[in-house]
Amino acid sequence: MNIAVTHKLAKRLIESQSQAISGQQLADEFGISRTAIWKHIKELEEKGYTIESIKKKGYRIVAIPDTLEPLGIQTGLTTKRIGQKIEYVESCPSTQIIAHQLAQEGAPDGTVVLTETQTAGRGRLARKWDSAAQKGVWMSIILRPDVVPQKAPQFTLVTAVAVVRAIEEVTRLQPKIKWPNDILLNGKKCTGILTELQSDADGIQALIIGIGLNVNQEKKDFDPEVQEIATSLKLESGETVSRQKLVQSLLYYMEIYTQLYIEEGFGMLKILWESYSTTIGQPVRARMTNQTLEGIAEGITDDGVLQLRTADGKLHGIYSADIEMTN
Ligand code: BTX
Repeated sequence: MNIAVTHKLAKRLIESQSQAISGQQLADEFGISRTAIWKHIKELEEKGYTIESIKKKGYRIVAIPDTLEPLGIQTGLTTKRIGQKIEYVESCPSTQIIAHQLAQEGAPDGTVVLTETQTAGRGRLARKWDSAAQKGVWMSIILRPDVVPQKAPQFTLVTAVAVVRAIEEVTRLQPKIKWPNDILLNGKKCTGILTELQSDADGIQALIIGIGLNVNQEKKDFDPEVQEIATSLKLESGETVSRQKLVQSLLYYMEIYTQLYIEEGFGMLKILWESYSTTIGQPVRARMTNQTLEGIAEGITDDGVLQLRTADGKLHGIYSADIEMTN
């Protein structure tokens, strides 16, 4: 079975929406027999598509399964770079591990790794990331930007803006960003971003951007230790959200914002980022590995460094920390 043909057939049927297309017409268009078309239809049904077969009229797609398989994601994907190559596995320890491996083997810029569940999903500082099966988007994106390694943290900020825009587009929710990498809904975390780097003396070889987005979890689907701090789009909106649409939208915004960043720098994106931030202008506590500072978060620099003014009037540049609001 040629999966590329199955893919094209799904796309053709989705695009014609309510209009049924006859087996003969499809056979002519694809240059294969009607029996071959029928086999591809069966393949789609096995993948969870609901296809109506109307006598004398032909085939019509009624429902698409909300999996993260490339077939569903790439049908309707509007990007040119990001997501043209998708590596999908039903389950894995962590999409970051697969993406690192693929990057080392030379995977192209824009390669995406997707899974339905992770058994060892990770956050920063080797913390655990809870990744319930079929309920979220657990994804890593390989980018190969021609920038110096010092610029890597800014990709976390750019990704945060892309995540917020995608959530806004697909739901009616209005997420906020907590510096540097948390996306919040009503003060609870719905998304985490983990940016990792492969570099050598020549600069960045690959950026591996991990995104964990809680989509359709109920409270009971979260590990007990995160139930009080985590939330999902479904918990906040009261509606089941299409993970496929979310990934398509997220890849679209990742493509345009990373391009904008590479071509024009952080300026425009900084304005967008600040408009979504809960941190700026607020009294905060910044916990770093070697010290903790309290003060007012005054802003971020063009390099994405948090500017924290302590009570003694000193301005500190914070590169990486866990932030708590203190008001
Ligand atoms: P982080 O270090 O900022 O956040 C990790 C902390 O968030 C945990 O210690 C826990 O308190 C909390 N947490 C764990 N799971 C969840 C969850 N599902 N929802 C809300 N809060 C949670 C954030 O790190 C970066 C996370 C990136 C995850 C993606 S998923 C795809 C890719 N593969 C992988 O292994 N990691 C990334």
